[in-house]
Amino acid sequence: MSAYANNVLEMLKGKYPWEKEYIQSVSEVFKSITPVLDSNREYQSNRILEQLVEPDRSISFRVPWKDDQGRVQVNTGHRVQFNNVLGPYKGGLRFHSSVTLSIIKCLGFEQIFKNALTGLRIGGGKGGSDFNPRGKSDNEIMNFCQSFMLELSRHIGATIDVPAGDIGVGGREIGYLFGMYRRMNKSFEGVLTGKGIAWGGSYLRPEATGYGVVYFAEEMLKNIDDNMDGKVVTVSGFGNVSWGVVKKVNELGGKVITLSGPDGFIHDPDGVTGEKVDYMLKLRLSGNDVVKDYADRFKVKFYPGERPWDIPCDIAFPCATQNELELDDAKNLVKNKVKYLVEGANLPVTLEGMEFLENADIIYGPAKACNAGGVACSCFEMAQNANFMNWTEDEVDNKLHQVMKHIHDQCYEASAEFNKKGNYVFGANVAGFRRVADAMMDQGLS
Ligand code: NDP
Ligand code: 2IT
Repeated sequence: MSAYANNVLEMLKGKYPWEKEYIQSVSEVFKSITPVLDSNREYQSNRILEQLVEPDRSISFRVPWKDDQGRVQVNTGHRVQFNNVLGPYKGGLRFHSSVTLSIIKCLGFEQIFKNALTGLRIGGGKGGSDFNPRGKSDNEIMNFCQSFMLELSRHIGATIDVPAGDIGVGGREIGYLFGMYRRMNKSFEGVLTGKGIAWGGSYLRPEATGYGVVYFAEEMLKNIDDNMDGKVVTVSGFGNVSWGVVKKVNELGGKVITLSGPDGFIHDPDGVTGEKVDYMLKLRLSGNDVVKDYADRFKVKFYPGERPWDIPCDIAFPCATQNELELDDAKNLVKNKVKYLVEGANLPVTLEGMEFLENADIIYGPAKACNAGGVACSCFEMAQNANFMNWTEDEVDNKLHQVMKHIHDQCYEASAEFNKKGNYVFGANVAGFRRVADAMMDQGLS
């Protein structure tokens, strides 16, 4: 790491020592960008890194709501508006018991570079709450969403900050949030993405993250004259992103043999196909969050408390959550001769795991490049809303394909420029950083 980046990182560790996840995401980017900092000293003289690591603003707020027994419950909400030099703040909302400000800052920092890689006009932000949707009724989820929006609505707007879904936030939650915003502001505007198709949503937004992950994988494979046909694939998670990945891998002739949840993983050697794919949606909406149900229903093996990274495969797609693939998991994958690792979840691999994989003989696609299809499609939704129009499914799919190819090519070219051909982790960080940092310099101290 360059001395400049290291100094900024040490400053950050001293200032926010408790924000472990946030510091992890900054370290990951800073490790890559040394050659860029060395090639252009203006980044340092303009103190670009110091400016980048401090969000434009972070908002934390109380969210009181009533459960079905009439008891008062209190959660904490956050929205971190990180950087808007490229466009309105844009990024998802996460509802999960593990949410802290550090996790939201970590995801928000990633989002800046991910959004920059899309080439579209979107800045970086992220939000969420420690509200746990597991086991909650629809009514409780609505009560919570309405109370959350009561405060959030003061800070967002169609050209200011446009939240969307993430873990625990899908079409149902976006509906409740949007309804409350519309009522409070008397305004029907594209202030959230991931909306229902009948009220301003875009075709393919639910599928877009997973499809985009597979389109990126396809480009990586194509680059070395390979393709998806016949590939054995392991997937973790069972939510929105995993579902999109499974659908697209099946379409391209691959076979997905695992899914996972917080309770363990299932191994389905015949492949997750047909009604099993639809069942994933039911599981996600059941609020149960246990993939054991899948094993019971389809009579496949369930491994309680374990992760799927010991199962031999050609391609691994971690699509559940951060730090779900540790050094030992990475070693197991390599021992079993995995050829590609493509990240669907944000920061799914620990720093130690990443370092090992970067030096192993595999092709590794990082989240900020691979899973950008979701936010790209969100930006398409904003464009459609601004014009009061709907594009067709084919139009959206073609544009998604183009964006993913564009991201792939940028990462590959940046890796080649610095003699690290095919190192997509490096290429993504460098290409994303340069787009943001150059726009910051163009716009001066602001
Ligand atoms: P979903 O809520 O649809 O699904 C995620 C599911 O994974 C949750 O139900 C969660 O269960 C489960 N899960 C949590 N921890 C683990 C674990 N350790 N092992 C296995 N499963 C676990 O979320 P998404 O599919 O939307 O998000 C998945 C990942 O993809 C996240 O990292 C997210 O940030 C990322 N992502 C999402 C995008 C989107 O558009 N939705 C876009 C880009 C990235 P439980 O709640 O019980 O823990
Ligand atoms: O991590 C992500 O990119 C998302 N959760 C999607 C963000 C968005 O605004 O669509």
